[in-house]
Amino acid sequence: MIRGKFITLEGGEGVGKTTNMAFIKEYLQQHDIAVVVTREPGGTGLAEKIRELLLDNDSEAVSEQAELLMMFAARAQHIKHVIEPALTAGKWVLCDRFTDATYAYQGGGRNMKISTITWLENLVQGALRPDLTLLLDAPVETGIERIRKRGAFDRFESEKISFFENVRRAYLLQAELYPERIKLIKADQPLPDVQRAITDVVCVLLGLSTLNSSSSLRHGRDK
Ligand code: T5A
Repeated sequence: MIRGKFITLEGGEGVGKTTNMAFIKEYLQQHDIAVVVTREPGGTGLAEKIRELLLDNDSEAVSEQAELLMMFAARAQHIKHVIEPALTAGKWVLCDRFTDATYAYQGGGRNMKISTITWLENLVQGALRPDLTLLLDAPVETGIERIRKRGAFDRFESEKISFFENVRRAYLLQAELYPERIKLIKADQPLPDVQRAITDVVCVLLGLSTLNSSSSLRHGRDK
């Protein structure tokens, strides 16, 4: 059995991850690929309960250490019960956020030590890393404006703009560090253009065709 591919979608609040998950899933299925769609934090019963605790805006103040450990506790469950079994069975896994989000939010946003995150990453994931990460990037105000229309903010969405600027910077740094894995997609453009850029990248992973010449895709080092 050939191991499946692991694709993650990343980016700040409201950049369009959830919207584009459905698009990518359909695109892969059109190419006869069995896809498991999932998200973090979450993806299993226990991990979804941890997600609720993490996003709850009315809870007691959550310490930074507790937040970081809960992210990795949820991830450990998710990997053991969903991600690894699917990949081993030859299915592709399409995941809305993964450990790059921890580097961005807990590392960039909360200013937690990168070495601590890396230590936990190695402990919880072993050698598991995504094969491809699509980083949807847009100015912070664009994403916030999009989610504002949705109503009440969760605990993360209620953070200050400076927090999200730090998150965005940390994501862009991840893209610079891992240009082979992380592909930057300009997300502040009309959805069809975003999806064309995504298709270009996924095509390469599928070995289907060359990049679209009008692509709005920017690789990590091209910023
Ligand atoms: N977190 C997570 C951490 O702190 N550490 C971690 O390790 C992990 C894994 C999870 C929270 O947890 C934090 C980060 C998060 O704050 P979440 O629900 O996964 O929360 O993440 P959110 O970013 O909050 O998800 P959102 O649903 O808010 O944003 P999406 O999924 O990026 O955006 P989406 O697709 O829902 O789109 C938002 C709106 O914009 C429109 C859509 O139609 C929708 O209305 N839209 C566009 N409009 C115009 N042009 C486009 N190109 C558009 N694309 C989408």
